[in-house]
Amino acid sequence: MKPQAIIFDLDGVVTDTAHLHFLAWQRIAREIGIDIDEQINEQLKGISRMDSLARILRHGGAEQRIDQQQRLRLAEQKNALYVELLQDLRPDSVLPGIAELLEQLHTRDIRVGLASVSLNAPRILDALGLAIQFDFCADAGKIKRSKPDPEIFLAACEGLSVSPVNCIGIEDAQAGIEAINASGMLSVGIGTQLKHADLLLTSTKELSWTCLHTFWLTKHSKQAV
Ligand code: B16
Ligand code: MG
Repeated sequence: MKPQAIIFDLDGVVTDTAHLHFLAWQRIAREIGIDIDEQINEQLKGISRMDSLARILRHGGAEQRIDQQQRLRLAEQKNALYVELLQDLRPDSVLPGIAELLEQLHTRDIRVGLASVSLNAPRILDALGLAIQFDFCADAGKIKRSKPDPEIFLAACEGLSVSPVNCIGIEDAQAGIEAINASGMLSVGIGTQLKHADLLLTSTKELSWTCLHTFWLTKHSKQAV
């Protein structure tokens, strides 16, 4: 008895791009007179580019004065900065334990999916040298609703031809845990502050096939009782 697929979030699980998003947003926000800190950045994890901008504008009380055309321009500028920062990504930017886990999953014929709302996900996986390790990456460009909506996780399951009840999702953001739970998959949270994860680990270092398989068996033996 084992899961058929493991579906990964990207930012914060496979690599740590959250700080790069923060640096780019901080510069854009400053240009329109808004200060953001790491606490605001925390709320942007797993949230799409346009929704992140809307949150930043709300935080700065600037929702009324920035119209849709300006928003699109700001989002474009933020992405240009972010893409520039991504140029420093290398295979050693993969978070600890992830490359080993991917190998272990392949050896056991467990399918591997990606559920990132980042439109830059394919380029990030390429830079990390991991593109070949993923059997299916959900297309963020086709997603209508950001996490916490389960849409991106359900798209990953569909692309892998697996049912969500046969999968585990791994996330570092609260919105992502809610998305996994709403999809019907079991959720693994990476972090210390996350609520409602079926299994909470403090770091990706703790991830391994043994850890995920034991968790799966525990959950399914409890359901059988
Ligand atoms: P982009 P994930 C998310 O990635 C990030 O956590 C979030 O901060 C970002 O706004 C979003 O991708 C969109 O990224 O601007 O590159 O399209 O956590 O879903 O892997
Ligand atoms: Mg994330």
